[in-house]
Amino acid sequence: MPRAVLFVHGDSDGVVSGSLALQVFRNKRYDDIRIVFTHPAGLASDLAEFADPGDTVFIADIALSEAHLGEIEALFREYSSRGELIYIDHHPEPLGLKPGDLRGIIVHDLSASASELTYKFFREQLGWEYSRVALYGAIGDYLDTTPWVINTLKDWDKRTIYFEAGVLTQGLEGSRRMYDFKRHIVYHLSQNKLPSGLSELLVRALIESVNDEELRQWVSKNIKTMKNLGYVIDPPGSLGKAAIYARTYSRKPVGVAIQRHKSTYNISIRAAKGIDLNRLLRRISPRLGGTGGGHPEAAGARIPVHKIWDFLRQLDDELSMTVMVKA
Ligand SMILES: [Mn+2]
Repeated sequence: MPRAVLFVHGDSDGVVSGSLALQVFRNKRYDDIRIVFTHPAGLASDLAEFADPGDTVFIADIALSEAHLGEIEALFREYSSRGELIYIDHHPEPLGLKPGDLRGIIVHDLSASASELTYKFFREQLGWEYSRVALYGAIGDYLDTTPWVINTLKDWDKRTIYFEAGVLTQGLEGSRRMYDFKRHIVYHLSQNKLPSGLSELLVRALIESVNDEELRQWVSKNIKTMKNLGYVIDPPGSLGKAAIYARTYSRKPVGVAIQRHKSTYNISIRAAKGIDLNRLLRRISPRLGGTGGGHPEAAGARIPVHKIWDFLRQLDDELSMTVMVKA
């Protein structure tokens, strides 16, 4: 049997997608299944490093980055001609490429989480009880109002599902860069075991909730504002959550959380409905030597340290136009 290599994002949506694929591949009796956590900027190099032509390659919840499109196209062509390649994603497409034009089995749908898409893709092999695992991932990505999620929640007690999804998302947020532990979670979920049944995950979720409360209070005291956005620099905790609170406490349409990592700033951004952060960031970030994109209301960027003020000013200015057009 050939080898299977799973490339997934390290958040709850990616971890769940990986666990569903793992269960299916294990039943197909692959004796060697590898799990690699990656991200858009690292996908091309990780594919080349961790998979060989002839392997079965599964990729989920990883956006395609403009910077590596040529390499990704070539790798998809090679892996899908020598073995099987499945790519499942729900992020907006990059400028200049339709994901459907890539070689391989491509599932690309902006309206649902990668977990929901992966579950539907493997539904026959998984059976309906795995729907609850997919629900954890959908809730983790805030994509819990799709028709499938609303209907499927009725098959379960939804309070219990939200509790388990909370344990998973909070526990994973408290396990950043702990890739062996995340791999362990993928194995645990692939057997349809409860997130709360993994005591280390449960404890990490509790600690994360205590930290989140401190983070919320820190943001309320350290928030800075511009015309259309509120921002915080180096918040003591999750960037995504800091961005949510930056928006809430600034009472502006957009919240930005910025954290220095070596010579770049990692930036997480949240916006009110009607703003398309993905489009703005895919335009602004490359001009400043960075990368950026994501979903319309939740996105991120990596910007060189010396360009951070240009970035905030340009984002604020472009938002003025968007907000004006809306008004
Ligand atoms: Mn996702």
